[in-house]
Amino acid sequence: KTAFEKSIDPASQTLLQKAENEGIETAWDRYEQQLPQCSFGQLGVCCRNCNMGPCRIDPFGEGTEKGVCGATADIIVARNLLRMIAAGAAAHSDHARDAVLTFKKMSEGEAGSYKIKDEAKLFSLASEYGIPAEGKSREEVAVELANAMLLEFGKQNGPVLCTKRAPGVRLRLWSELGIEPRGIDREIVECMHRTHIGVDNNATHILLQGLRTGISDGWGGSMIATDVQDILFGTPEPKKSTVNLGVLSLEKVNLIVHGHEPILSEMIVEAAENPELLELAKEKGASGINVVGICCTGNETLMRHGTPIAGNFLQQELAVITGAVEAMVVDVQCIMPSLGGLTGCYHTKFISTSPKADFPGTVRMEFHEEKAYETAKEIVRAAVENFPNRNREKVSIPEEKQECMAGFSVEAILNALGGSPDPLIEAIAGGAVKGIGAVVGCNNVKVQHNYGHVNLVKELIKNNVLVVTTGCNAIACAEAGLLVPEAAVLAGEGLKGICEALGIPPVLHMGSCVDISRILVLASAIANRMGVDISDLPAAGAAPEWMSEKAVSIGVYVVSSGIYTVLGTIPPVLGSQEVTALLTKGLDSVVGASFAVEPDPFKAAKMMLEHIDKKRKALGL
Ligand code: BF8
Repeated sequence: KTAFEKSIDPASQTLLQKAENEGIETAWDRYEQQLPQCSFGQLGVCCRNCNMGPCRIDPFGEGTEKGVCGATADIIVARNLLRMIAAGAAAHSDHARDAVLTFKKMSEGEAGSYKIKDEAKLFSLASEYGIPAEGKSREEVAVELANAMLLEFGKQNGPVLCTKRAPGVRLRLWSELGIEPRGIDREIVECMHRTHIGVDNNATHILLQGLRTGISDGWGGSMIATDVQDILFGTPEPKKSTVNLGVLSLEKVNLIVHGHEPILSEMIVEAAENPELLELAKEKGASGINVVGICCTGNETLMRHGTPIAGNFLQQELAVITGAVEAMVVDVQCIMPSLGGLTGCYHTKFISTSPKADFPGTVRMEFHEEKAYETAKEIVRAAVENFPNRNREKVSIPEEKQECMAGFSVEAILNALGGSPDPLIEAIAGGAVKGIGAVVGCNNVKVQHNYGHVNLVKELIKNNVLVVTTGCNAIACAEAGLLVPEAAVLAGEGLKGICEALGIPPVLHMGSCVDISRILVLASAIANRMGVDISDLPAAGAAPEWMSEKAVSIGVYVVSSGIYTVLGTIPPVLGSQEVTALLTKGLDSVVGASFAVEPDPFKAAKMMLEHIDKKRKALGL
């Protein structure tokens, strides 16, 4: 494939060309080397859950129909899917746990680098968790809240507390179905138990546990991560910034924060303003220190500080290939191990910071809350000291950088609407806004980079669907210029009018992937105000280029919450007719929503629009 076929983004195309000229391998090359990919794996019919296997089922019914233990394709596919959901839910929830532990240490005075930034949110959450605040210092309230949040992970009997933010009808439905999540960790552990040889061997029964685990992520782990991060780092408000690889600087020290946990990146952003380090940067011949983000940690710092973003998932290697990055600083999730070898081809220092995650070729600078700011300073210092090693002949920074507006927390959206969702509901009822599209998720080399994201979102806004976005979709939309108020010209007349009146973009950046919890809260606020269930709303979701296990868990909780969701890449389930039928049809009669798969973003948009129309009709709109 040519650079143009690999990505729709001109900055990425330039660097893909540079990679080719320099003989540097990227994810796209490794994908081509993998082709043809294993069709048993693609269909989900390979089982490695015990050592009598590996077993695989012939999907055409001509060869083996059962694994050694007797498991059929339906059982194997369902079990594999459940393990994907468990891994995704674990990733989000373990991130949340660490954020709460930092919050707890801060409250107990053991992590002095962190402060309470949103006191109002602290007290409103304390009241939600049933913690009386009278006569207590805010630190005392914070310790009690942290302990209560930690209990959500290990408790044995549900429901997970934040599920009560969902409309009452939805809660009752979950309870009747027996999929109300108990403790967050409990659901994940039970997935692993059920998929051990000889435990749960009924595809439908297995999938119900998948729904329960997904809900424990969206309304549990992810929601707790968002809440606690807002207390610690501030609830986002709209702010402007810039995105794409052109945010890297020729004159400044470039430090990229990549991964997911703002616990690290917040400190790096602060340390990069340290006068002593700025002076050092000057001594080393740089005009300053340029901190930029990649992936969701980039979204976190963009949302709260307006820190520029260099790119989304498939741009992580390209950023290094500019030859202008002094340090690639990573924590957890979505970090390619290829960065080790790649940074070795340039002067870039690859710094891993999480006690949980190491990669080949890194300098380890483990990050602990107790001395967070000191470690962050050391990391920034390492980047600054590396500046003189930059090889000017190898440097090529694309020109492209695009303005964007981010920071649309639920609080910020309600603020923009004058304090309640009513104006939005009126706009929906009046038809100016047809509905809401939640478009999220990763990049995937199987899709031309950003093609699915940008085209799907453009189609939706053109048809008056207000889009809310997070994760790598948000970055793709930002790069395509959709996250500025001026993008209203690309929207249909009704949506355009609303955006112009409020001064907002037609695509609202709500944060990182754990912040999809914000979308759930917004959907609940609208549904509650309208007196309906989430599944009645004229809303639809999509993940046009998804690839990670986290995305599987997200898809599951979004559908379980009642939102029809279109996937742009095919999940490994087609080897089982039963599982495929359940996901694409059966779920509708269970949770009032289902999945669809459509790789063509124009067709996917059409499907979402038809769904929104159907829901409008049912509401009498
Ligand atoms: O959590 S969208 S590639 S960066 S998994 Fe990863 Fe996917 Fe990007 Fe954020 Ni989400």
